[in-house]
Amino acid sequence: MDGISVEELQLATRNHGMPLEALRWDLTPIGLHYLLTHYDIPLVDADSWRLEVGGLVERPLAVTLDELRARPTVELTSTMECAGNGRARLSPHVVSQPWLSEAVGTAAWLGTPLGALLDEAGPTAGAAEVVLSGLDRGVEGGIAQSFERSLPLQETLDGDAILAWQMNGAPLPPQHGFPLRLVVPGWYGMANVKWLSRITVVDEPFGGYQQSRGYRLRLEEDEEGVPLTRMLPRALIAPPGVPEFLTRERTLAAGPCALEGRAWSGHAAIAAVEVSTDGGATWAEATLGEAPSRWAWRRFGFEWDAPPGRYDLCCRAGDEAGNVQPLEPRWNVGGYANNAVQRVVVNVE
Ligand SMILES: Nc1nc2c(c(=O)[nH]1)N[C@H]1C(S)=C(S)[C@@H](COP(=O)(O)O)O[C@H]1N2
Ligand SMILES: [Mo]
Repeated sequence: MDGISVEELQLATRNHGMPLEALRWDLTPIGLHYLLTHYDIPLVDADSWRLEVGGLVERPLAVTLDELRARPTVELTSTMECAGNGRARLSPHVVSQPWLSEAVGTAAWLGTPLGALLDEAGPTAGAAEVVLSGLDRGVEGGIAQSFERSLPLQETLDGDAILAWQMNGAPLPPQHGFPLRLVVPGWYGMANVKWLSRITVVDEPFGGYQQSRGYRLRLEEDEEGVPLTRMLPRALIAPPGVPEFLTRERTLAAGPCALEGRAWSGHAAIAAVEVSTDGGATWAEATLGEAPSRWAWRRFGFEWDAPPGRYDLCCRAGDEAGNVQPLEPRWNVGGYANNAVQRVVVNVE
């Protein structure tokens, strides 16, 4: 792997990952959930804050937090992963937030369905997409902007997306989007707009930076590319034994070792998880446990009778849509969607 710059380190210290030992929890404790914020975390006054719904709608709305809380509520347990997860393992080096494999977390979000609020506003004929705008502003690719993303209208009406004001039973913390964020289960993180302030229904594809330049799979800079949408499958093992401080290599005693981890896919349910103790040369099926919800990661376990030696532990997931994790990374300009199998070096003594 090539070296990372001080600027990338600056991003990495602002946007921390989920320590992989937190894979042992069904719900990621709030402070252990990964974070990705492009600009600054805004300070929002909840009393004067309003969510505006406008654009191509019959009835534009401006709703307070209390009005949202008075609407029908749903709890949605959802696994969220940054589209850049795995980027730092790509070669040639892609300059951006240098994630290894830890840009993931699962939370129980409480909020109100996005579709019902949009129904109330009443999209007019020709409505095609819904643009979600956050309060945070910055400059990216030389363009001053608010963080904004769109979703197809059909996804917002038929899908399970919610406008959330609670995370794991607590008010949404500032770093995760206080007072309100979108949660679109199954989609990569970038669609889950934080510090939501405006929802605009439009009749043509949204051309904002995060839609037309960022978050697209491209093999060359000047290619139009394909937008990222749903999460590809990934399985991660909670590293067994104890770590060496710097290298994070694991040490454990020979004998029975209960390996465990979590697997998810935004396309379909997890169909199988396999584990390899020889760097991917041979594979054995893991036992699948329960998922906390259809949109959350699924637990897996593997009983390993570990003989003394040095091992390269791997795991890979496949989903019911036929997607399987590749052994090697697939490079692209933005360094997105690298779901190549995880490798954990273990010394058994
Ligand atoms: N307003 C706003 N929403 C945002 C972002 C942002 O920078 N600003 N980052 C997005 C990205 S890229 C990801 S991966 C997720 C991360 O959500 P989290 O920080 O709550 O884990 O938020 C998304 N929503
Ligand atoms: Mo992200």
